Amino acid sequence: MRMRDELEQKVGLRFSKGLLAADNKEIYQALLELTQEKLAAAPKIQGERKLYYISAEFLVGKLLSNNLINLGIYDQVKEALQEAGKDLAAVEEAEPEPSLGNGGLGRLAACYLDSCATLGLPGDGVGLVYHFGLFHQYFRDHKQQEEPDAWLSPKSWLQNTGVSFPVSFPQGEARAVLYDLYVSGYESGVNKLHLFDLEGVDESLVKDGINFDKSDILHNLTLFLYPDDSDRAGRLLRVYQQYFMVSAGAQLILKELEDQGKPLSELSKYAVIQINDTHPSMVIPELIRLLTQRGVSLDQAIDQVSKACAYTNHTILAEALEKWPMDYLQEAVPQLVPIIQELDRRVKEKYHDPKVAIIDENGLVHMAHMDIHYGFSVNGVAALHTEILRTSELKAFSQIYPEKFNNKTNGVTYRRWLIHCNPLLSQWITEKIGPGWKKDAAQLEKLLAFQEDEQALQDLVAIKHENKKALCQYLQEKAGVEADTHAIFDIQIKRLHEYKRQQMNALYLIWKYQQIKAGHKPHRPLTMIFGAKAAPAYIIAKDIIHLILCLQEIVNSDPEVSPWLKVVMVENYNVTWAEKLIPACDISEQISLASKEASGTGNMKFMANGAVTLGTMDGANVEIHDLVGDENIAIFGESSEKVMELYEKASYTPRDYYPSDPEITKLLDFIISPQVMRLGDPENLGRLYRDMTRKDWFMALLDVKDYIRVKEQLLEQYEDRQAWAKKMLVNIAKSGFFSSDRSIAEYQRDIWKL
Ligand code: 26V
Repeated sequence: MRMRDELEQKVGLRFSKGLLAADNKEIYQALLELTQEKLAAAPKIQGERKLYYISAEFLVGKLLSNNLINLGIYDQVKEALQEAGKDLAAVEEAEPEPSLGNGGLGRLAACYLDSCATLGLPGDGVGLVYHFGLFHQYFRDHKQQEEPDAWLSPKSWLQNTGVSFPVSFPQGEARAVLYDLYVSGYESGVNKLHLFDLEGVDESLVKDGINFDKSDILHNLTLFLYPDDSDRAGRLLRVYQQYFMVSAGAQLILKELEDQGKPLSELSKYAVIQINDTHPSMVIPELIRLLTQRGVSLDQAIDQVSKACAYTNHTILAEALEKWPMDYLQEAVPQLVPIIQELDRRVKEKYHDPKVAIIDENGLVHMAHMDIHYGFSVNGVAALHTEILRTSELKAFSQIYPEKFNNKTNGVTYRRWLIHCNPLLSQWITEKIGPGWKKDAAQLEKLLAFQEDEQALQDLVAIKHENKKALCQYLQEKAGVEADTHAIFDIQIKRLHEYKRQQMNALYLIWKYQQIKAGHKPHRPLTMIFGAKAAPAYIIAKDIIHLILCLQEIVNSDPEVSPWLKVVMVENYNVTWAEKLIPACDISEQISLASKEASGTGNMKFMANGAVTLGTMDGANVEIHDLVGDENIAIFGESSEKVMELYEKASYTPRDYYPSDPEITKLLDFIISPQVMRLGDPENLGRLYRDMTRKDWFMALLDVKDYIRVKEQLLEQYEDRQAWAKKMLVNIAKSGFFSSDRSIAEYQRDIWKL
């Protein structure tokens, strides 16, 4: 049947009308059903050994276009809609974005599922469905406010399987209901993402923003991702939630084995479990518990689980490496305690180094340590990050188990981050080098042949300009800000965290404002865009948002400044925003304090879309630099070695810069100037000012002057349009390495061996 007829039929059946009369919501519903049917009919990827990618987050983004592209029917659907005077992009607006992740870790999980399916590897995701997601961010009085993100609707990509598993808690038995969603590969078969929901979860518990009774765990487990853990009840809830996820996940894995008649005593022959950071680490003792319950001996169970589990580390920030007090575990998951104690006993019997113990002298259970001892692989997510793990953070472990440590530099799927979000550039690339790059991103290198081709370089500039026009229109609609399409677009979008140093970018913004006020007008307008959510209990992060929102108002409403400088902090930054922002970007802000950003993946998406990175030698920026060379990236700031030394010797203090350095002092004083204090909240601004001048734990003042210098240089370079276009071209051409297909091929080759 023709696509138009298929669509007419679906709309007719569901809404008793024709396509012409249907609105975008109805068309979306019809397309959802039609796509689901096609996914159900697609070949299921199979194999003897299967991957389970277990993760607290899967930041999948909207799924309609992605599935249409992967099924190879995007153009057909688009044309069929066009025939009826409808616009697929407008239909997409009707799709809610699943709120199942926080940042890079969750988005990486989604990219990896896409690549597994594309490469035909049998690999399913396992996680939770959170009714209100992370939270929905909105701004009031220049501050972040949170409300539940009610993204779930009765008809969605999630399908209730009718399968459920019991999960025991001291409070009683919970039931984990299994929902499945298809994961399509590009012109390939399908895998699944398995998400568990708590039967009987009670949405009415949520009152007054995102607050709810944290102790009512038999009714609250799947309300939110990362509920506030600033008190004991909140931290306990995290443990309950994690256990709920891993127990249901472990039961699913064993059931799949049993259903296929495979012996549980050979678990590791048939299953690989990739543990995405430490949130799912309790899957190790839980699997051991379930196996012994089903008749496998303890030694055999430990052996099999250790051969089936592999751990990925995504951060070296101490506060993010989970350690649970034994008494929490005793209270929440008493059935795991004897197993964890036994695992710890075996470690202590063999190794007398307290650094590698699972349970430390304070009774804290180190989840990462359990993963390393009782898993067969430990990987970092970029070359520098893995090096730091090996030689510093996890040195004691890498000496015991050198063979377990390996690097898997992150990657992103080009189906979403180029084909879908930047159709103009994708088509242009295909015209130049053919379509092979869509499945083999290394072929993008062929674009290097066009470095001296003036027409090609002009095309790139024109495409960027078109994307800016589209973004400006969207910004006008969504944020009410009028940006100049000829401006330079400078973008920092990522979780709000002090180590990512949005506050340093804010200092640049203050500097630029003061420059313009002093009569130093730039060659060309600059639009600075921010997007970030702050954890609800992270006070300083929220103060940074407050400062940026105050600066936004001051800058944009100043008639002397606003023709030259615009600031936009987008509300509720998410995957959908990223898809609009990235194709229009000129300067990609990747300015974390060296050694702190494990990898970054936004940096890769920007690069592939022809933005130039302004960054420190941190995370995957190091590899971007290696690939594109000095001329095609702007690097600034102290090295990771230097920074680690400063921490080790405790020799950094912002007092070396404030008030002794007059240039830096002028920037910081602006934060508490009457102009800003009148507009903003003196409590928040004062606290941020004190933090930045007295603590500055992530050393913004160490790098800020070099940052301003290099950023100004880069803005200068933009004026040589041809030279800039060449930088764009080289970045796109060299970005193939960062395809998640490459990452997944390496996971498969070195770890999973499916
Ligand atoms: C979580 C938390 C939660 C409590 C407050 C402090 C804090 C700080 C960091 C984190 C991040 C946890 C792990 C994570 O999301 N890591 C990110 O993983 C990405 C994918 O590998 C990687 O690109 C990012 O560099 C890394 O930050």
